[in-house]
Amino acid sequence: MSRTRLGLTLAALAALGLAGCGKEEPKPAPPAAPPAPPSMTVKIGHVAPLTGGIAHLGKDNENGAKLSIEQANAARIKIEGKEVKFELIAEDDQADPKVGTTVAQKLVDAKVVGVVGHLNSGTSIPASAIYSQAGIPMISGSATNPQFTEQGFKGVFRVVGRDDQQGPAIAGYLASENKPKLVAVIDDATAYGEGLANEVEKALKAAKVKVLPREKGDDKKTDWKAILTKLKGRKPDAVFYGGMDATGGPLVKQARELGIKTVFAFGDGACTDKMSELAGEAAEGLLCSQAGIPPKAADKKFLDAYRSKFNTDPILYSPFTFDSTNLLIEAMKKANSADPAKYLPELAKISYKGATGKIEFDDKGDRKDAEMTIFTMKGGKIEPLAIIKSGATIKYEDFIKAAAAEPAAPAPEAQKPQPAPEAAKK
Ligand code: ABU
Repeated sequence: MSRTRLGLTLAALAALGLAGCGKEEPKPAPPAAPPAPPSMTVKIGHVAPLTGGIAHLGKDNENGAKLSIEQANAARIKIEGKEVKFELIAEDDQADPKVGTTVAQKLVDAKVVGVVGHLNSGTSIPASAIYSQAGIPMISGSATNPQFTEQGFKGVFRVVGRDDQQGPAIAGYLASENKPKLVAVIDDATAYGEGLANEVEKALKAAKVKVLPREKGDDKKTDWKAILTKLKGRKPDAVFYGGMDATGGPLVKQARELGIKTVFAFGDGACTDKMSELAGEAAEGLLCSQAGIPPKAADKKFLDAYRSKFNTDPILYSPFTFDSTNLLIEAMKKANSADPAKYLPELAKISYKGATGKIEFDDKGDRKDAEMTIFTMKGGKIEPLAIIKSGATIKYEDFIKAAAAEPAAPAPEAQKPQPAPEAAKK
């Protein structure tokens, strides 16, 4: 083969080879990921004692708020066209009024748009001035002292009843069922304990029951022997204590150890199964009240979700902090805004079917027509006896039958499309 022919053949083969290798066609670019939907974070505060003698009640309240936030995030709620991630900022106020104001300012600085809490009246009342000044709405699921909503603050609400309802309820039940002639009243010198004891004393006196001069402890007192020894000599037919279970448990235990057999009655702070843990057999037969429906009468969907998430039963007011958190979120949805100034008017006029029943607020921010429940301790558990609503006392069983006939609360669901903010304003 001549050199020229060889060269031509190699060139042709090379060209063929290139074509045979198949120069790769450019692949189409993968489809671009859809743009992330616009989102926003909305912070809600929760405050309760998470340390100290009543930390179990603080944790219970916090659990209610946590469950609400978890369900709201799962429902992918949109506000102003943005998907909202709700974030719970939980603080411990140690049931101390001074710490309460410090954490309130901390939450304001953290730019929460609403607060659930505080648990105690003694912390809720001073903290309310701080939130109010900052224009941040607060809803307590447990503070019962009337003064909380008597200060004229527009953004202060509660979803439980007040002690000027609770005092007459427990005093009235005690007076009519146990018919005492002489009652000893003790309190723990807190806004709640002293305030409730005052209401009980007033109601007993109105029912022509004699009341011994007030005995006082404090919210850390666990040695009541000196007071009880003094009272034993006065032979009261009943004893009422305004205070929490952490101090009320030792009180009734020591009373029985001293041979005081009279009936003991308590308000909501000491109306828990913890009384039996602390006092054992001595707690059997006690009477107590809560400023709402019993936890076990809350909506079944709430109870199932609470038990499944926390592996325990609600203790006292977690159904109410669950509702409180949901109310804040519901008002934001209605206003299509997480701006407190915009959603507060919606909150004030809300009508909401919660885990604890229908919730509407009066002009002061109190729950309209709040129930009161009377319990007794039986077999180590507080058992509801009667519900007091709109001035009528109803047997607990009858209340449950009537409630079962009502339609259930709607399940949280993904939100329906909302109007754009501009359209919503028109
Ligand atoms: N109402 C029970 C305990 C909370 C409070 O201090 O009001």
